[in-house]
Amino acid sequence: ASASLPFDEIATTRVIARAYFDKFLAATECDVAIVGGGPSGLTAAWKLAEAGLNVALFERKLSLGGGVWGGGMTWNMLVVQEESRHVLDEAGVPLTEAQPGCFVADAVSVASTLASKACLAGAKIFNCMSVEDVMLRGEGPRARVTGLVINSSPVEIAGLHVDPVTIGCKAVIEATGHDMEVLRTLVRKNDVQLDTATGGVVGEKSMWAGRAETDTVLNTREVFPGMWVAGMAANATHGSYRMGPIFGGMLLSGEKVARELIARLQ
Ligand code: 48F
Repeated sequence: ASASLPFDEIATTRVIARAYFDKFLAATECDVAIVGGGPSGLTAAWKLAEAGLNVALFERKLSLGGGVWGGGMTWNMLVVQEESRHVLDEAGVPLTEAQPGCFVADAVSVASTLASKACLAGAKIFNCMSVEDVMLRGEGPRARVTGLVINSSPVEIAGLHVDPVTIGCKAVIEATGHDMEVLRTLVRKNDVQLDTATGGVVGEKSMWAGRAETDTVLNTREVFPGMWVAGMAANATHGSYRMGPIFGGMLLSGEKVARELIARLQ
């Protein structure tokens, strides 16, 4: 007998729409909203969701993983140090010790596994969604980020004049990488002081991996009430260096921001 898998197209539409909007509605008042699905954002989403918090992650592109996929210059391998390997061990990513204390992993394995861990832990992930602004409440020293302003990425790419929608959260993690778009928007549009050396966005320095990896973790923190920076955005915010295809700092940054927000919110 030949296999038959009949299904109704219109039922499919309804099933997808209901499931999507159930997920979306559950994210409209979440605990933590993460901008960017690179290694730091995904690690944070995984750890926060695992702790039982209501987490939403918005990623502009179709695929999660950010700068992981291409390894170094499209050689799709990346390295992590002894101090950070536990994150990939726990996720189940195979690692090889290439030289003492230096572990190499397949970038495809890292990107797909971190995305899977975040999703399976219960983070609500919205790919193809761009964050264009934040929601602020209170003035002067009472001002605080209380949500995100989001739009569909195809709307953004086509340059269509379509208004965004807003979701509320107790904390935002800015994990958009080198450009730290959302934090820059906060500073550009509002008369606000960040908790940085200059009171503003300091900007990224050139390559110095040895400093950058350690700094990424130190720089991961709340820089404005309700707004945390993680990953490369943390270094760029505080004026530290870039580090190329060494990813330990990104993983530890995601782990740190999750740990601190769990302590704050639970
Ligand atoms: O750049 P990205 O991978 O950030 P990360 O977690 O990791 C940095 C490393 O990949 C690498 C490095 C390692 O040593 O230096 O660069 O700090 O991922 C950032 C993600 O944010 C998305 C972007 O598409 C990418 O996947 N993104 C950026 N701006 C927005 C955004 C936005 N406005 N809305 C939604 N997603």
